Amino acid sequence: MQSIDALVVGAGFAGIYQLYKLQEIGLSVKLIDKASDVGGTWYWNRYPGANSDSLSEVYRYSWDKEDLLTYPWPKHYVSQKEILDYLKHVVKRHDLRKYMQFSTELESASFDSDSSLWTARFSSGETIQSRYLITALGTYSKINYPAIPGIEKFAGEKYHTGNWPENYDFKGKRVGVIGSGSTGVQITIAIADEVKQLVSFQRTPQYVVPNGDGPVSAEFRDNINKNYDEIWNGVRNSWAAHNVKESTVPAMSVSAEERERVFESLWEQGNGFRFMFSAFSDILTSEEANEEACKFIRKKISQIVEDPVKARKLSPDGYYARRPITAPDYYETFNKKHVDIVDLRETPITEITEQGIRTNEKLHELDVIIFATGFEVADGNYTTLTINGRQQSLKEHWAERTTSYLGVSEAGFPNMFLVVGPLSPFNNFPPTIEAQVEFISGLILKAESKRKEDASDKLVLVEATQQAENDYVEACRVLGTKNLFRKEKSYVFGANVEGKTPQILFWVGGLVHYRKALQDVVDNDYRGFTLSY
Ligand code: NA7
Repeated sequence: MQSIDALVVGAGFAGIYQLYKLQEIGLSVKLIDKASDVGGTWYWNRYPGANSDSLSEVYRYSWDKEDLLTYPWPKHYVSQKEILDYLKHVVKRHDLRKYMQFSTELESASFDSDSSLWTARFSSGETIQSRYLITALGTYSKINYPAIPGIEKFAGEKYHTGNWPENYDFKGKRVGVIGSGSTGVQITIAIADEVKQLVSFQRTPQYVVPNGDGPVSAEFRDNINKNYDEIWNGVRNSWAAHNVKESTVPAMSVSAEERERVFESLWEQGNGFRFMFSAFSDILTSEEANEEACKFIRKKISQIVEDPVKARKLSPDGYYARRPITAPDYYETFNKKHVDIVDLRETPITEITEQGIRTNEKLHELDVIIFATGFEVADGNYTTLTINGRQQSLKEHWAERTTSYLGVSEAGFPNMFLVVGPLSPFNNFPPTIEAQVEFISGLILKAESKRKEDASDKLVLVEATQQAENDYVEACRVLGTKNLFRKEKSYVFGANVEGKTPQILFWVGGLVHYRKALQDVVDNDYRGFTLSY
């Protein structure tokens, strides 16, 4: 059996950086991924139109300054392909591929209290022993297939956006898209001109703000480069971590005309995070302020969508309090005669038949059904694995509720760390990942130093205390009661998956406060963790 210091699982943004840090510390490391190459979420989500909706300048690592200043990004948002190219470039630049093994799925990992080692078993039949286990499994990786009766009877093509095939051809076909989250919106726009007929099956209408994408001029890029330190500093010390200025002005403190002017200018500029966070300080906390943003977007929908029936169906009546969606020309797409919208609240799906999707109104005959139905977010990717800690499995540990300490550790699972595990910040991912990887690496370095100082031949065990985990879970619960996310059924609470007990799955207190919490733990000798032999 192979024996190494640290095993990293997952080759996305999180796993790659964690691998880099651990080999820098001098540990022997291996990274495995079930995919055939790097990319993580972006490896699997290669559906038409897939692209990041975080601004290009901050949808990347900040830790390699030279690369940050020189690697090109042609537009304000990077496409899925560009993200894969970027990650492959980082791996090559830092010579990390030699540590990586692909097409290898982790099936189980068990901690042995006698040897203080983790034993991981893979789909390939291989087994590895390691002192540290770091799971970087991704937040959006366990796909959510809705339990619609008859789904298996459909005679046409069926795809989930989170597991997209290499080859497909929708030309001249009748396509149905179920789901209108960020993914459903992107794919609807991308395939509209290619297909013969497109029907969007929408359960909850969404507030979709233009993204203002376009080519990046040399002057724009120079300006970013000149200010990159300041930009990252701003991102790390902001709520949403998106390089958008976060307003400190409450919506109702200004006149109705001023509100309109602010919303209009942000709509013109584009970017959903800018619209949510730069307009006013209280869009996510004040019902009155939130409704002002909703009214503005509803008005836009009614102005853009020519058919009043389609406009009504597309118009949300809930709070603007889900993960903001941003894409160009979404509502405009429904002005095309061959693009239609079905409001599943009025006419629910009753079954999928051989020919298509039947609602309680009619059968929609289709050649292709695309499931843009999202993911069992945050903890779902752990449910297919067996992870055994000191005394119990992770499933048992999470029997009542999904837990973590700081999103990176579980009480009773020594020397196991999670990057963007459950209850991690609900923010732009790269800066969140960097904060966590640097924290985990600091903790591992401390354990390694202790072992050297004590000249011990035993292994140091780093472990969150149950009390620290309980307190952190409670802090996340309380944060979840303080903004309007709680008013909407969404994946933030796991409410998108049938049969799942809703609970907060993220830290919704902003990256700035999360980073302060991490720093506070570090400054207090890693409060909440024990280091023992
Ligand atoms: P999301 O945001 O979870 O969206 C999933 C969509 O699928 C959403 O519109 C759901 O409706 C819909 N859905 C889910 N189950 C069903 C069933 N059973 N019937 C009809 N419609 C259904 O996932 P995405 O992939 O779009 O985005 C995930 C993240 O990836 C995103 O936040 C970005 O960070 C990138 P609902 O709104 O729940 O009524």
